[in-house]
Amino acid sequence: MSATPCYIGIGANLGDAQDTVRRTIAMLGELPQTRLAAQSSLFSTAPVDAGGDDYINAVVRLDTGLQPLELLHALQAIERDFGRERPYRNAPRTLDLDILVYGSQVIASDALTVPHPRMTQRAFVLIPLLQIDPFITIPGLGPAHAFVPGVAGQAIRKI
Ligand code: A4P
Ligand code: MG
Repeated sequence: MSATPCYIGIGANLGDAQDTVRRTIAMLGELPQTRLAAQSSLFSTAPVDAGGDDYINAVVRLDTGLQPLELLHALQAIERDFGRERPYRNAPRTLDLDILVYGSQVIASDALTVPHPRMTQRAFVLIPLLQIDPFITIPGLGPAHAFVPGVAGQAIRKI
């Protein structure tokens, strides 16, 4: 199996969000052709461009043989398992799973934009990502750590 390293952003702010994130990480490690290679701490974060309670966020690295769209569909199935509803954009959510980075690929299709277009503007992505891979380069954008000063004002606390 040729596995591609990819990074998944996990966010939840409804119900028992910590429990949701922990169970999600376990489920990600059980996807077909996939190994859970690294996981960040859980972080409590203030909502960005959204209302509601604080979020629980984490990032994992998966080494996967799934193709990008196969991976997206697998993530959406897990979101559905947690009963996510989408009444409006950035509504509070039981669970949100984003493909942040997929190997060295740059993808711009209707279904998928990778690297995730907003990841460099968000402490809740950058800080857990850098915790598991301090030297990661975001394809097409450069070293992730270079974006940290730009998110310094966003509240994030390791749990
Ligand atoms: N899609 C395109 N690219 C991707 C990708 N790289 N990964 C498409 C996953 N999905 C991708 O997603 C809508 C569509 O995006 C999908 O059907 C897929 O084909 P969605 O999750 O239903 O839509 P959304 O909620 O409107 O957008 P998104 O991108 O999840 O929202 P954001 O921008 O990620 O913001 N504050 C804190 N503190 N913590 C958070 O986790 N999350 C958000 C969500 C806002 N504020 C937050 C947090
Ligand atoms: Mg999403």
